[in-house]
Amino acid sequence: MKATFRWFGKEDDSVSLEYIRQIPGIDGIVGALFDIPVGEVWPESRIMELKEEINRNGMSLEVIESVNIHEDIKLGLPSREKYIENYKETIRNLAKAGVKVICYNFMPIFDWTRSDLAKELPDGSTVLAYEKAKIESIEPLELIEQMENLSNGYSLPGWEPERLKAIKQLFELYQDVTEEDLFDHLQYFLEQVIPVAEECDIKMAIHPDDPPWSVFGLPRIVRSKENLERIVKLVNSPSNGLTICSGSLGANPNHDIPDILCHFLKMNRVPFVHIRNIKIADNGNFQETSHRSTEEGSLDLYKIVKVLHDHGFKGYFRPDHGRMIWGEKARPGYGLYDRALGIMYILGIWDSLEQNNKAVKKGEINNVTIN
Ligand code: CS2
Ligand code: MN
Repeated sequence: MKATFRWFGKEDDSVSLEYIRQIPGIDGIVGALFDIPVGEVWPESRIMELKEEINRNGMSLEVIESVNIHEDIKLGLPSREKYIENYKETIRNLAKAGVKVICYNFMPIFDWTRSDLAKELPDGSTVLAYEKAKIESIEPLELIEQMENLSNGYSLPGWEPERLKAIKQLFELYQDVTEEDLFDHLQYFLEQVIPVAEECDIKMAIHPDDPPWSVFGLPRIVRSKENLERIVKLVNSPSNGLTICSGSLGANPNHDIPDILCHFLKMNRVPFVHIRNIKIADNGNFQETSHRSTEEGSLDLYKIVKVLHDHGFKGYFRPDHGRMIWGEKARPGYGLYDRALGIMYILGIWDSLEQNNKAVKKGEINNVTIN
């Protein structure tokens, strides 16, 4: 599998490509053009510029996160036609630069939602956290203001100001949109873009809703194994794929992440995996943690990586959000240090599984891995 790292571009990231390339085992950057307003075509020249900059630093640009979906597409408005055409054009332009995977999400209005961007853990590190009661009692506009104040001056991915400005009007437009409508609108979009993705040898990879339940009364559909199954079948093509994000799906304690991952890997629908850990409380609250599987985290990353290894996973993974540690000042969730530790932990598990398999093949040891 290929190790990648999300990067927000030299204007808007505290982490440099020169530093990212020093992470052992790194293959590529997960990039995007964050200044292009949602719905507009990404110009080929800008994509090439980004690619060349990354290539100069010895890494590849084969994964994009995200090409965001215009709200008119999610709402199923007649104006969606124009935005779908633009999306197809962007897919074609990305393919010309050698991009293989496009991660996107289909969450109405908000991308990921948290009540705190810097919750302090006992060791002094800080993490993103979700307090159910707080989210249920706060007005969306107030939350946006709080998020802006807590973001260390960085723009937050998925919280583009130009889109959120129109928030009141957007909420009105979504008032009568049901989950079934959202499935229909996703199907309409996929039926048009997947053939283009196929032609371009690109895999579309929808990201699960974060958290995987309705927030602020808005419909959300990318939130369970059953729904993911329905989504991959909306258009039956390997280009209609999933980003399995352990931390997003894992916030619901009923979700068995290794099982979900295994299921969709078998169907060949997982081009991209986000790996991170979270600690879930009984009351629906959760907070992010280091990647390591300990009593501090609720997810078993060993099992997740083992499922990937057992399937001979050739796709891309990235560590997802990390803690803020060692005094780093960065975009919440996206500092260098803890995400680099995350990659090393994941590759450490992978490498030991590799060594184990080799030794078993040579007859040096019996298979002793825990299943
Ligand atoms: C992140 C998302 O919440 C998460 O886990 O990975 O912000 C993700 O980047 C987007 O939803 C993808 O469109
Ligand atoms: Mn994710």
